[in-house]
Amino acid sequence: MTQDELKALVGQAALQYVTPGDIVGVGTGSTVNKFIDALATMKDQIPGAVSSSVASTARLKALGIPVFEANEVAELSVYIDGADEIDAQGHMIKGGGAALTREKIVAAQSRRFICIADESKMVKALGAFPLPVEVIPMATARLIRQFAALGGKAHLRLKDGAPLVTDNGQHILDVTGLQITDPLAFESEVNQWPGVVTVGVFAHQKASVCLLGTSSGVKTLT
Ligand code: ABF
Repeated sequence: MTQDELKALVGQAALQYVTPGDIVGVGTGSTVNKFIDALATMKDQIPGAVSSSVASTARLKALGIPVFEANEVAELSVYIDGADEIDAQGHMIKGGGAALTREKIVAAQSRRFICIADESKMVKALGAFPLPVEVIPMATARLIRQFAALGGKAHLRLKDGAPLVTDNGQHILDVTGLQITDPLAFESEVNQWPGVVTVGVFAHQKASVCLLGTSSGVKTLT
């Protein structure tokens, strides 16, 4: 099966975690887009969704799924989202789609995080994928030096030749060369660096369930 077919497989499989009558937390990315398309087949059974990005909001609305603001909903039963990397404990690297801040916000207000990913995302240890970090622009130079002190090389993410601007109006650093052996400790440490908005390590908000698309079907990892 192609990677796109594997994404569709897990996008469809995630429907089983949607409770009729509940608002659904929805992530961002191409795998989540497959989930959104599948969710549309049961849109009359749910009030709507809380979205993690402008892109997902647009796709949800285009398919007739109402979108609620995060502040309108106390708690969500489930959050469905992809990942750039996921380990056996459910720790993830996320943010390749530049939506990591709102993704972490919606994940934090959800009882369960269902990660949907094709098998290429499963890793033994996080860090091969360049770590996305959303930052306040005025702190960029200092943060690049701080990551260098950890052996990381941070690059400002560009789009059309200029710094990419996130949905929140900030910038993204992508950091290569890190050995993230303790995701929880690493996330706690980097979170407190002045100028960091969100670090793309999801360990405090790790996945409760991972639906992994493989050529022999969907593996459910808990
Ligand atoms: C999103 O899912 C991002 O955090 C992550 O980068 C992306 C993975 O994208 P895709 O499903 O397109 O591989 O949550």
